[in-house]
Amino acid sequence: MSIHVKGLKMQPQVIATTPFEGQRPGTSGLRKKVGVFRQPHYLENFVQAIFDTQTDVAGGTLVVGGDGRYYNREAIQTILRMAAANGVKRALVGRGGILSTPAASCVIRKYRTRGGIILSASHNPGGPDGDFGIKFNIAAGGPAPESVTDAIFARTQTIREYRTLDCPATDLDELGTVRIGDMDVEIIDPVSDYAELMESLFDFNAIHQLFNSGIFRMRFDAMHAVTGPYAKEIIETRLGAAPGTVLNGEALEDFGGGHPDPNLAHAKELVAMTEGPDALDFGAASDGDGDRNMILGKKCFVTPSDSLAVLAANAHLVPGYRAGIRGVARSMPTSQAADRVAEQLGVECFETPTGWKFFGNLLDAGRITLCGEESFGTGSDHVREKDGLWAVLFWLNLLAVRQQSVSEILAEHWRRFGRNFYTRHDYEAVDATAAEGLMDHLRILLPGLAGRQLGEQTVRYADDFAYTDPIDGSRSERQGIRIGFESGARIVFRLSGTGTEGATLRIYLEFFEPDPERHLQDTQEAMQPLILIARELAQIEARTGRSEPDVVT
Ligand code: G16
Repeated sequence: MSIHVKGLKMQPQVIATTPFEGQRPGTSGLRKKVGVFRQPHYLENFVQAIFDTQTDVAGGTLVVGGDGRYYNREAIQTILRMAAANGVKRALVGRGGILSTPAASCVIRKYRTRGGIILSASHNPGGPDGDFGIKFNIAAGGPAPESVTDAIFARTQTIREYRTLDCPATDLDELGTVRIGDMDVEIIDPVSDYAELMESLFDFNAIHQLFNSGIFRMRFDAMHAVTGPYAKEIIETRLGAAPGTVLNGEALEDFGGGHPDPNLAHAKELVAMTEGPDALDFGAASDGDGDRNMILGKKCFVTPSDSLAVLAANAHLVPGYRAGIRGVARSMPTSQAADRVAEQLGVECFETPTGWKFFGNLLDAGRITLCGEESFGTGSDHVREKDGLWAVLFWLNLLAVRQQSVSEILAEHWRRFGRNFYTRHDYEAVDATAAEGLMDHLRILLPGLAGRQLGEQTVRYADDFAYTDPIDGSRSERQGIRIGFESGARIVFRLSGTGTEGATLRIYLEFFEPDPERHLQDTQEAMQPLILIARELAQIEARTGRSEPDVVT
């Protein structure tokens, strides 16, 4: 069979291939160095495994887009050819191949498509020597659950051939519809559907007035990543913030050589702008693909865990959530600040493994409205991904309505609920065997820990976190080591599922302080006793050769 389009002959092809090792999706899709993805057939094998296992995508509409990083355009051309050859009827593609991760989720849901393929390695650096990634999102708009990613992985291990079309590249920069094979490719504006959704949730008039007041100064750091065009359109054009409010707003393939991770270590310039005599009132940043967020006030950093708790406690002040929230969920290593809010509001609170995919069922079932993770992720039932700009707009809406500063809102929150001091220490690119050894060592210790005295703390429980999804009963084990103390303090040890070099050891530390007199202590100082317990218990220096963490947030 050959298909004629606009005089072009498009030849469906079946290409023989052999499996690659290691195509198991991690916390959020398959992430590898660009060089790995560029090997002949590497991307194709994974994409064919998606089509082979997600058979209902054929015959329907598929969303395709990415964060614009190096290799994004090439990968999209490959996916479009393969989608056409695999029977997909229509592809919705963001202009320039761009769709932020939350915008992709929004488009998947709005147009009732069969799912989407999102190209991103999120906050990991980009460029020819940087990282690339691919993941499949289901029709509900969220990352595929483990049952789906397991099936895709299994398929990659037995794959023998893939289908593609021999056809020229599609013009990704022109809005409108073109046809390749039997598939329509619709190039859509990547921003407008998402911006419309944001307008339906937040009080844009109130935020507009805040910007017009002349006394409120903010900057949003797009980190040369995908949120640049979204933030310019929403914050500057629709909300009327002064031009220049969005920093680093031009999306670049290598993020300008930076590390597009909105945290205290990688968004230093912005942090500096919220300190000193000329400090901004509000600073915010998002990551490579637009799903993470960092919130800063004048001389004040809002931990993502606190941010979730504050949004939950104040949701009734925001139009989209005026009716109240149904429940809250947080990932296991996220602080328990949100639990205290849920308890006072009388709504359910869930503790899930790390990974946004674990919120999907709870959101779909209407059991939760808001969810968040310590890894700078916050979101709600408006899409099925965490959403960086959404969180920024939520905070702006609160600042406009409450007419208080970020630090006043936080201080009031802590007075009402108590403060969960929280920090995360990351040891990056650790030798993988040493990191596994450290986790195994902890697992061996677990059964004997309950009741033991460590420093000033008495262990109440120690386990390797396992989760049974309350909606479909699926079970996920070995999701991180939790050590809970009688005082309410916790230490969690986990290996990252998103790194591409060696292993990243994450240590999450938390303690509860009800006394407002003690709420303004320095976090790292206040955490010292717990930090020491963690280092000794896990024998970090002896096992990894590291005496200090690489990143502290
Ligand atoms: C991904 C997931 C998040 C998860 C984060 C951290 O974020 O989507 O749900 O919390 O990884 O994972 P890890 O601790 O395993 O590195 P993103 O922003 O990279 O997609």
